[in-house]
Amino acid sequence: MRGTAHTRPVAAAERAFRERFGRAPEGVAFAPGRVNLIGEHVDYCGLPVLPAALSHGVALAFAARRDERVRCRTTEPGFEEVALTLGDAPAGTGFGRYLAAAAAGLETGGWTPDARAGFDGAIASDLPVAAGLSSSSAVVIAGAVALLGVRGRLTPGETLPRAETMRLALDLAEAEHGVAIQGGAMDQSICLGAVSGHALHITFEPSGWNPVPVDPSRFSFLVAYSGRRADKAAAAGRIFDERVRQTREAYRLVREFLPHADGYPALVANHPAEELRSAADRLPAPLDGRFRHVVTEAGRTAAAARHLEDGDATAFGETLDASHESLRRDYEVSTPELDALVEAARSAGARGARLTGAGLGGSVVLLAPPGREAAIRADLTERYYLPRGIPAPAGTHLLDATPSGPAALLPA
Ligand code: NG1
Repeated sequence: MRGTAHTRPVAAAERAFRERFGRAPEGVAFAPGRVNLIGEHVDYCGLPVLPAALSHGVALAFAARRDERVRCRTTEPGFEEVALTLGDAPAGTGFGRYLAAAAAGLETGGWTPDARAGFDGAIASDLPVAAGLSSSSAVVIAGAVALLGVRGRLTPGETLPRAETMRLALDLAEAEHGVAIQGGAMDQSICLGAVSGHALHITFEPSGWNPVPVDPSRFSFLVAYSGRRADKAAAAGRIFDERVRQTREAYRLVREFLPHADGYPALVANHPAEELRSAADRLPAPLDGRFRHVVTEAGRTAAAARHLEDGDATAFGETLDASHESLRRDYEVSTPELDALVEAARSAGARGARLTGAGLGGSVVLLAPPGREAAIRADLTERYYLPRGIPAPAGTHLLDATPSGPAALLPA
């Protein structure tokens, strides 16, 4: 667990803890960021997604407190230290609200009924913030793992049984809704349920996590950050929540003329693609595009999971391209930077590329032919980063996206 993957943020969090509190931490919670390979803006419709965990993530070094308080600093520039009393309603816009959400999720799910201890903590991360790589959910989950640790519910190296982990992911997703955007449970599910070397085909109705092996001789994924933040506490968050409402409204209207059981999953299962496309055509703009994206993305996600299993990188790449086009044209969550980056990735020889995460800023995932990664990185630096004044994108803007393992409690 203390391999190369998390070494940097873990060491930085431990150092920051010692500097701030003058003693050694008792443990470190690590929560990975994620790249969503495909299945974008569909989790909140209950439809399947196909993300993988990154080796980059958030480390939280901690020591138990006897009271119900949390004091936590972060090495991330521009963020103040937070102090909060657990049990108080999560508030404010600082990262303290994510730690409060973690405590609220544990409370609602009855995870530590007899223990209420808080912690002193220090966070360090090697994930770019607001880059569509789920840094906020990683803070929530690192906070929850730290609380499970100080309350004796989890010991270092121990993992919860799969069924319990799934329930924890849903409890934390619900709690994060209280302090952030109205997304689905993709981020919390992959962060807790990731399997190294695999993408996770996640279904929500019914709840299921199916690991799909990623054959490194055929599939090599890179993440490229556009340099423009997707700030969910500002405009991007408002647009995100508007999309959630629009998918619900579109569903309500479609329901008037298409008979089916409840919800998007049943709608997609019970009606052929052609029928769903004509249903989209009957909706007023912009609901027609929103609906079209959701139902076609459901088809692409199912196809992509099969292509991954079959080792068909060419077909997988084509679904990435089609997904981006749908997010750009029908869902309107791309930006000129993301479009330029996708275009540059394809010109550099990627088999396919698309925005990943919520869009509205953030990052692109691209599928590189194995062995071509260095050339693609160099090409993107030349075509995209240098003209924008970013001379050394490696590590901060260009990340290797080899599928990694789940959140964990590590010994200090
Ligand atoms: P990011 O990109 O991390 O903000 C958000 C939602 C996901 C999902 C994607 C779009 C949260 C915590 N995250 O992710 O659930 O809806 O957008 O596919 O709500």
